Amino acid sequence: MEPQIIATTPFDGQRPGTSGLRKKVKVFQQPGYLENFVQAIFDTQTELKGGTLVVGGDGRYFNREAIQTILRMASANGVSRILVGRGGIFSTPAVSCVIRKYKTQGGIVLSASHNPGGPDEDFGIKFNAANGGPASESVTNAIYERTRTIDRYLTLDAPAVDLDTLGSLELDGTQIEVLDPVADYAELMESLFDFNAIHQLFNSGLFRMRFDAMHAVTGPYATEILENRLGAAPGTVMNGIPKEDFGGGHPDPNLVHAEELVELTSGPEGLDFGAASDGDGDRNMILGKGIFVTPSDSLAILAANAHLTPGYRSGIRGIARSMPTSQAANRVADLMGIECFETPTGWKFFGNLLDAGRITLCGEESFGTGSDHVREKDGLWAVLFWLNLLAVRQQSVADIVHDHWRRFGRNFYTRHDYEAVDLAAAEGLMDHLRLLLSGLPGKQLGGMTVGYADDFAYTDPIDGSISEHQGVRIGFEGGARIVFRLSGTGTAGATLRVYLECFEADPTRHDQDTQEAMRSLILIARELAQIEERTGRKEPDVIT
Ligand code: G16
Repeated sequence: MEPQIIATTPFDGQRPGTSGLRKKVKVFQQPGYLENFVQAIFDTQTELKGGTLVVGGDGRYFNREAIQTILRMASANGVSRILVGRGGIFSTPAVSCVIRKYKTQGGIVLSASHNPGGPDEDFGIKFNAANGGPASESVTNAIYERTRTIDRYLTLDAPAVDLDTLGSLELDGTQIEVLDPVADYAELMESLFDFNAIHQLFNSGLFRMRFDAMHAVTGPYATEILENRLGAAPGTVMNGIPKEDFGGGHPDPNLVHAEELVELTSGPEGLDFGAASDGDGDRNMILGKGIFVTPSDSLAILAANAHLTPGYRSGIRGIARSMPTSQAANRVADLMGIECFETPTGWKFFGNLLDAGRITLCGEESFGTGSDHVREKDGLWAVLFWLNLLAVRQQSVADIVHDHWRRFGRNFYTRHDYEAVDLAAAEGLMDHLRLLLSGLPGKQLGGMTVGYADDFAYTDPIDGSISEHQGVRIGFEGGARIVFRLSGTGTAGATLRVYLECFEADPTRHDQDTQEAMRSLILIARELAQIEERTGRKEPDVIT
């Protein structure tokens, strides 16, 4: 079959954000919109020609249509072999696992992560490189530049491929293998964690937990691993059947959107452990009875206890955290005598450090934790890591967290989000902050002295690439910090994120309420940035 060459014209705004191109479904449904972006991938990532590509998504609305389009275009562009998850499903970490295991030339992930799904909601696409990780900025810039001049795309006039039957088929000379989306990933998890110990924990009859898959992609993964392989009671996985609209909810594992789970772990009858993952399975939230473990603390605790798991028994080489993530991990790294890197927001910035063997664990405040086992953050991996620790230490989540704070001190941490703010107002607010920066060091604010104030820029220690304007940081003497940045994943207006952190060494003060402990810092942030005057918002929409 001869490939069809279809004439097209560029669309504005196909620049990938923090994690790929995310837009409303209706935008992606415009004729040529998805095709232009996909063709830009093939035009710039030339090693895909004659190579192997992994394709899968989180099952949200438009996933199946998009996959059929991509399969036809991949074949027309000369891709030799495509590995696709059954039903078009792959969690984001599973794509990374499959790219690495089968040494493919890359993968295309279809997801808008934690954003809602449905005909009027969000869709997304991103390219992952041969290391299994999100494409670097130089690659996403090249793809974007190509979308600005694109004038044709290649496709086939072929019927839809059967995605629901495991096995191999052919599409005009391209071999398509429909894989079980769970099997390779589950095998990798078994190699990292002590499944026997976790099995015993579940068998003891003393441990009660729930995993909330939020009607999203981790349902089948969690059911297979937790219930089938580890013997957790049936029903441990809640909301475990993936739905195209995530049941009308917001598949974002945080205190607001996973409120049912929060409820289940609260009070005297609360469950011992609660965990949740997001739309595409790369985020995680960890709850114990009456306690929420912040993602920043979770990274630090996993690092301090990694030697208790089989996969990390020989120790960890280094840690990286995104800039807005609390400095709790630095305290662990300092004590262990290993490096701790501060990178811009976005998992892609961890890739070089992981590939170079400089770090083993990495994490972000935005409910992302991971390691060198894949090149994406990994929700279920974090849950299994915690279960392994609970099984070995035979302590509650709260006891493990309190022990950690006693040893390292506590970094109180919160994030305030102002969503769907007017874009010009949000950009004006950031410009205003940048103008203030040079005058801040040495200044007294709310009884604290500003130590440094800057617009974060990162020089990649491996390839020397520079990423500027990654967020405004204001650091105080004693370790408190305020960070302001605009989200790179929203699809409506702008989302202003204000990240706040302060350090408390005294264990008698570790049980304070977080918002109380940070009250003065919150006020400083609001006043400095003139949030109410500039955005019209008195209070944030989401506090985590
Ligand atoms: C993505 C990125 C993360 C980032 C998060 C929040 O997560 O992969 O690295 O921390 O967005 O980004 P922002 O603050 O710009 O909205 P996900 O889970 O959406 O892919």
